[in-house]
Amino acid sequence: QPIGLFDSGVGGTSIWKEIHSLLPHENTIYLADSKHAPYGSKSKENIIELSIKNTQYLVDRGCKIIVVACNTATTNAISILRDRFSIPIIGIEPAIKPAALKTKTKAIGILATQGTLSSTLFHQTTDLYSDGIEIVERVGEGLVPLIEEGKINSEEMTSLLKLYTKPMLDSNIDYLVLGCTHYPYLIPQLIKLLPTNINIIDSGAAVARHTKAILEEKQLINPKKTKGVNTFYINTKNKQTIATLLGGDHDIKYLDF
Ligand code: DGN
Repeated sequence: QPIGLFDSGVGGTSIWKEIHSLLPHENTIYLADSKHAPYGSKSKENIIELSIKNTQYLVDRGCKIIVVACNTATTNAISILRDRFSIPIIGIEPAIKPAALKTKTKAIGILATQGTLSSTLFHQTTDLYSDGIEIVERVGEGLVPLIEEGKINSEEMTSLLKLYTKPMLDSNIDYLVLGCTHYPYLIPQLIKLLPTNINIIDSGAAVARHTKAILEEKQLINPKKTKGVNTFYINTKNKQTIATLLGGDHDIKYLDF
């Protein structure tokens, strides 16, 4: 039985990579709902509806566990998915806690979608860790569409990143939390733009470790020691971006979904 992952697009492949490197023997199915990207600017109801549809698809394909490889879907829909589906559902949330515990300048930046930053779950987490710490939030408006189009190294991207990190630099942050699974692909760009004292963190590796722990706990680990079979589905005709982000040779299929 495969591990099922979905995202509102190609960004969740950053999570797939973490999971695949930790659990190379597992079969995986990745669903890129690029047609409806970005979820970040949609209503909560709409995000819930799309998340249920994606999860149902993966459950119908026999998945034993679902990884919601999208902060926006997690922060808006995870409790509903867990109520509705009986298999384990793993989500991803911005790594506010580690950043808040480690910051020395007592200021951290967070870049995420509007949908994540305005969610109740995000507010509950920040309230827990914001004591004495300035949290500079910025909506990464426009970043996801550029990544979906494969324009990671474009001038447009550079100017947006400069714009969004400016208030963070003004507040002297020493941690930048990437709260969207598309954004790890921007790390090389961000390293060039930001002073070297700023640590950039995301939750991908933690989600992979958590997924492994749950599979072990539920005795769902694939006992076979052969390489897993990995299938990627995308519902737009543009396969190029996902292929480039994944690198190597992968089975990417178009899905009318
Ligand atoms: N990758 C999604 C996330 O982690 O929030 C966001 C994509 C989007 O639709 N904006």
